[in-house]
Amino acid sequence: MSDSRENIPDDAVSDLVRRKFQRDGYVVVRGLCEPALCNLMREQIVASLDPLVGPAEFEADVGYPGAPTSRDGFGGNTPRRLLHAYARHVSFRRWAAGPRIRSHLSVLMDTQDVCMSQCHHNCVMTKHPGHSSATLWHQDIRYWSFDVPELVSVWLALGDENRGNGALKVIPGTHILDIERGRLDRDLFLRPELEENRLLINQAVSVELRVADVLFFHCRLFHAAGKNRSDDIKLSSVFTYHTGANHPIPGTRSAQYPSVHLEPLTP
Ligand SMILES: O=C(O)CCC(=O)C(=O)O
Repeated sequence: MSDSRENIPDDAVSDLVRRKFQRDGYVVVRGLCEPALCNLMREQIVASLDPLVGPAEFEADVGYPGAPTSRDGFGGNTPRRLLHAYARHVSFRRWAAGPRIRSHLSVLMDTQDVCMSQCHHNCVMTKHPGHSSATLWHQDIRYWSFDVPELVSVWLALGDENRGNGALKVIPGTHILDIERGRLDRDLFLRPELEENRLLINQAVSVELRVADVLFFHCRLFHAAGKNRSDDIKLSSVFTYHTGANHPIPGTRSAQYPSVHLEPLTP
């Protein structure tokens, strides 16, 4: 399962990648996950969908646009995410705590002290045809309670992602935007009826990914996604990272489980 890319030294992660991330709040690295590991994760996910292996979040639980109205109704048993991916199988651990992610994050976060949170994300998004919902414009920091709002999520495509099957859309540069509270609704989604928000949303780009491509994105980057209008399920793993110096606030959901420290690369 290892090849010459397995021990990527930090300085091999290009300056272009770092600068793009700093400027836009996200960067795509093509083909970062080796195909055999992608296949292993996919196999595990498919085996966990029918019969469903919990814990899972259901589309009906979040109630986003297009979601089934209740767990008892039509499509109500559609899972949106398989939770606790890290604990599910060694393939997820190999990926989420592996050298390819670590070498990129140590550059993007400018530290050797990289930790993975087990508390949120740490999941597989399972966007089903038919009953998947659209996710409105938000920043992931709404999920997190940390000393500083500096976390990075790593989104791995385990199949193709495009406009048709609900790929993520992002608004470049919004990770450094100082946004007034009034521009967000009760649930901290951007209010699309406001002219200033509409102007922002008009700058959105769709992040098209192929299997094994990885999107690194900042927790303050505004992003959204559509429904899956294709005939096939869309699968993506998502893990979130912080530096060892950035601690979760005690007593919050972000502090529920200990973070996993990613081992530094040995020369
Ligand atoms: O795939 C989606 O619908 C969006 C997921 C997302 O934005 C999130 O989990 O933060």
